[in-house]
Amino acid sequence: MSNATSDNETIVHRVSFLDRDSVNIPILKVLQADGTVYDNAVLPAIDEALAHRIYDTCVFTRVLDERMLGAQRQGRISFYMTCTGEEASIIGSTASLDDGDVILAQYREHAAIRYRGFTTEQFMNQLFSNEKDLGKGRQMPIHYGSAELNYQTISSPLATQIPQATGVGYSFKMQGKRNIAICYFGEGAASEGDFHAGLNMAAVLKSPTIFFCRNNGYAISTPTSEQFCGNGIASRGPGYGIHTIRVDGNDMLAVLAATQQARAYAVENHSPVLIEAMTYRLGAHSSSDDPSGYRSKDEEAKWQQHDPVKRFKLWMINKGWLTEKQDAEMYDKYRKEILAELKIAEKLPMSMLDTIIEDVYDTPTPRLKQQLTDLKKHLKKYPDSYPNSKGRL
Ligand SMILES: Cc1ncc(C[n+]2csc(CCOP(=O)(O)OP(=O)(O)O)c2C)c(N)n1
Repeated sequence: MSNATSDNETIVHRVSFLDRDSVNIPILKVLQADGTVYDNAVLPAIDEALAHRIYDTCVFTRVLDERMLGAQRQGRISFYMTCTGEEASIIGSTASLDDGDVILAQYREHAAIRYRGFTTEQFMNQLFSNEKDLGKGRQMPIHYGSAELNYQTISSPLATQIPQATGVGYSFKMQGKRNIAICYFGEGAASEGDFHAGLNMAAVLKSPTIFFCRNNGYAISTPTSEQFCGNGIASRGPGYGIHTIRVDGNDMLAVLAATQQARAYAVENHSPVLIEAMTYRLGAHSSSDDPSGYRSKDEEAKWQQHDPVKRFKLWMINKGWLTEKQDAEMYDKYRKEILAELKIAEKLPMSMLDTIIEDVYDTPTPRLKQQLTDLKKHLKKYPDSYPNSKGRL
């Protein structure tokens, strides 16, 4: 049809409007809180090795978040963000991908880059912005990136990664590759214009991209009830003509099942898929936030009951793939490893100041060189404005 409406048009003869609940969106659940699987639930493809890799990433992420939030409170790093409560959404989805698929994340998805192999040392170098940081210390902590691991560097302005992901997916299609892009974002970021641009463009151009929304209930202090009036983010997918699913984001097996099938669909049909994972940000928005000002302890306690890591752990124990003893040893191992790497990374110097003008142009422009000279003069005069700069100018 020329105006691109449905071929199965229903004709009515009295006025009837659609509203928020005209479409009932089911939510996929596989794993129950006690670690048992729902009757009739269809399991994703998962064996013991995959389950261990997933659980290992969960434990690492929990320990990293606990330790580095503590390091921020001690004044050792300037800023931190946790992924606590959202591990199943991030790890279950990343574990469904091919290593060649490109990840474009928002900022709360460090579990994804860890799953791909980002080392503890690399985490520490980024968090301490030292000379071994892959980003040369130019970014705030938590803005990880790795070309080797196909993980695009985080950028702070919300939602910019959404249309970029559409482009990455489209480029895979143009090259005839069987890879996809996956784009993570919060439900808050879905209020940006870039969300509309990215999803509409992906649908029209048929870009093999998974748009993975972590609906964790809040955009900093703004609850979802004050962000939008629609039925979550999933309701928007069919509006763009995008294959869509809503899933329990605290259920590792449901996220895995949904993303495995979403990826297969995206590759086979050269098409985007939207996944809305219903989850909860158990921690504060960032180290600069205090949630007690906008939500109750009761609400937080209710969500603690749905801890995704605990649920998956119980499933592993039920399968005979993990014991409480092994679990405790994993936590212990990562606590020691992270502390040891932290102590090394915090002592390393920052990058030489000259690197600040590298990497944009093949040869830095005369204006950039002049700015660098002026900056050095300024810093020599006011050394306190650039702490730890000894020998780096
Ligand atoms: C364009 C833009 N506007 C505002 C901000 C400030 N900001 C940072 S995070 C955030 C909330 C985002 O919420 P959501 O997308 O739901 O992700 P969550 O933090 O809950 O994981 C805001 C408003 C920003 N970084 N960029």
